[in-house]
Amino acid sequence: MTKPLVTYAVEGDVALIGLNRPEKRNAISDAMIEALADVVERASREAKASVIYGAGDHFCAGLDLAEHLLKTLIEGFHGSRRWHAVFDSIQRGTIPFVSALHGAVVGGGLELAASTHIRVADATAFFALPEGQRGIFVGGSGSVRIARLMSVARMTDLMLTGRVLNAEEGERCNLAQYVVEAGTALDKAKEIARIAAGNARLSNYAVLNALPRIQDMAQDDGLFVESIVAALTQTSPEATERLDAFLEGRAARVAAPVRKR
Ligand code: 1HE
Repeated sequence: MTKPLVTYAVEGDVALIGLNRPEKRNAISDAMIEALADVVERASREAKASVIYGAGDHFCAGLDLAEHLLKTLIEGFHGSRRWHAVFDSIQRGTIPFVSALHGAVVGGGLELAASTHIRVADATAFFALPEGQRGIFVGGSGSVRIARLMSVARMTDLMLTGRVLNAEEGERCNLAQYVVEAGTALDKAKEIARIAAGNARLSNYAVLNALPRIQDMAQDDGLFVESIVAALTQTSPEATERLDAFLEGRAARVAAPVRKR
């Protein structure tokens, strides 16, 4: 039996999606993007949150460059549009996705990570956009998603100079929200996914789908849409139950973080 290019498992409410081509550093081939599309769709049906991670020493080395050489212009265009569709189904889907990053998070691998909602990098993670050196351009939504995360100026620097950011630098550029010790990104990502899975589904949907759209709107439009979404969520049965639970002392209070001395 051939090994799957992407593994899938469910632990409680959390679906675990593993890029499983470590011998090619999880480089994303056409078959792999289709396998990813399938498991993302499955996770969205079967789980309340999901974690995406890479097998082996790296998260993902980006586009499979060997396949890319064989493509015509129109195949390249459709290929890029397919990546967009699959990554959109992650970013603007129905459940939160957390990526666990280690080793190379480069090119299309960074584009995939940028489509997830929370990125956890371990100390071995490094970020780069070597497209310029390869003579190509980002095609998996990087010019939209990565530029929005880190700014056009920083992305331009990575693309023009081949600069490689370490985990801490990546965190400072919004490429990761968490940095953890080497080897612990998957555990931390699972923990975060479990927490997110415990939220009201409608609230999570609004965070995933309303929040980024509101950022793309003019301020007045954004405020208007926010009011509609706020009213929708506040009047949902789940909100009523959760608000009652708080008022009756049955819900957890917000705890102050442990202070570091
Ligand atoms: C690959 C790929 C790949 C590795 N496509 N085969 N991405 C890049 O430009 C990154 C290219 N990769 C690397 O810089 C390095 O491989 C890594 C830093 C990720 C890992 O280094 P290392 O020393 O652990 O592995 P390696 O020896 O370089 O690679 C092991 C094998 O994986 C080797 O194949 P083998 O048959 O000789 O064993 C490599 O050829 C293969 N491999 N990366 C195909 N990317 C939608 S647009 C997005 C555009 C992009 O993503 S551009 C950025 C592409």
